[in-house]
Amino acid sequence: ADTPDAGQITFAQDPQSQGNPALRWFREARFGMFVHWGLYAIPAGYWNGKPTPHMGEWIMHDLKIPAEEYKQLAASFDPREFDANQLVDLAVRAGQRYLVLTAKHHDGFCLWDTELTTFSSAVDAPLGRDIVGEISQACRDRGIKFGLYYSQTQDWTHPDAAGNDWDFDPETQDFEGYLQGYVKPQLTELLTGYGEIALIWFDTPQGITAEQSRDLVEHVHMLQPYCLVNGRVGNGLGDYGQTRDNEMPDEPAGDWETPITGNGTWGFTDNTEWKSAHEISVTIAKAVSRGGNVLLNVGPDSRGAVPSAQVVELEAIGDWLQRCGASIYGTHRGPFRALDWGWSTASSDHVYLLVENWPAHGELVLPANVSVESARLLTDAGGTSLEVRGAQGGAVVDLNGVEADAVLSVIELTGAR
Ligand code: FHN
Repeated sequence: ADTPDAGQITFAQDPQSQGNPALRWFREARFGMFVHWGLYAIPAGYWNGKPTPHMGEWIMHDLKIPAEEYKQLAASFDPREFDANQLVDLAVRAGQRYLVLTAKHHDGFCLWDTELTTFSSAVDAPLGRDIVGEISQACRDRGIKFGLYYSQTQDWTHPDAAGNDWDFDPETQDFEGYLQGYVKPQLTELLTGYGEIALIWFDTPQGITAEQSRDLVEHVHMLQPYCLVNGRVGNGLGDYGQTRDNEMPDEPAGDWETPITGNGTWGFTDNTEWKSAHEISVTIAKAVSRGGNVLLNVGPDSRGAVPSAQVVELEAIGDWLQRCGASIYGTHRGPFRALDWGWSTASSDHVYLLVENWPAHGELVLPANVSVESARLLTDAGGTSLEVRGAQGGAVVDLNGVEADAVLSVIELTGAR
């Protein structure tokens, strides 16, 4: 993991939530866009020339920047050309079916017009705009589910929140007062001012009590019953399980999601080590074959632009999903496990084989005791039929003369038993 303070893993999906009908869209969607955008995009990993040792959005914490000094960044937050439509269009082109925006990250800067503080894109920043409102509208216009990240424990500019021990004294802090008097009123604003919110994405639940976690879940569901709550609300609660950052669990139960960076950071820096479309497709294949979702991050720069090199990879993933989306969207755990060439997913009609290691001898060996009526290649333009030879106990899909896909090849099986 590339995170010093990774969120707690919990696959212990709250049994009370498993009937939440909203999990239907979540299972259909499988792939979403995470957007980490805030003041940290301005220093972009350097403070007075000094590089921050970890991720860009942790610069205030890692370099112990005094809150009053950091807050002055708001006066430079002025991404006038930012166009929410362009960002959400990119998610659409990438084949992402939901978007989760950092309404408030650990630095406390708010991307909406909140009554609780002036430290926001709408008031203290010359931009003077409500980014949550703009992106929620763009998502609604395009049929993309819209969710909000909200840092419920850490707020480095709030004297009663967790995380900042260089400005504030943890001994005298009133964390419960912060939850009741700041977090919940802000959640009320977010859940009543912007239409349907598909999910609230809490984070870093270390230190929050079970009672406090439950109070937050109930608060969200009281305002919007079908708003999903992620597992990082803490204490094994939430509507779905959450892995650690960039983690791929082996055999997780229930509904879950893995958040992954596009490079080594969530907030924008000059890191250019972008995960390739192939790497991302493999992560998606693994996750969906195990019943999970992938939330892939973009960290727009201080102008609100997603780096063009990452756009290239996102568009390649979108192109791949155009061709083989049937194997991902709305599919579930595949019947074949521990394959040495890839992963499997399944719908009610088909089994899908996502082939990472293309067989050198041209024959893809199916697991023992599997028989198949027909097979076709999903990832080429024509859906080429493939010959299946042999019956139960030795069936192979003939791939002689078939080229592997540049991203990840997918084969659709009909009548697999
Ligand atoms: O500390 C945060 C980090 O900045 C980032 O937001 C990630 C995303 O999953 N969550 C926390 C670490 O796990």
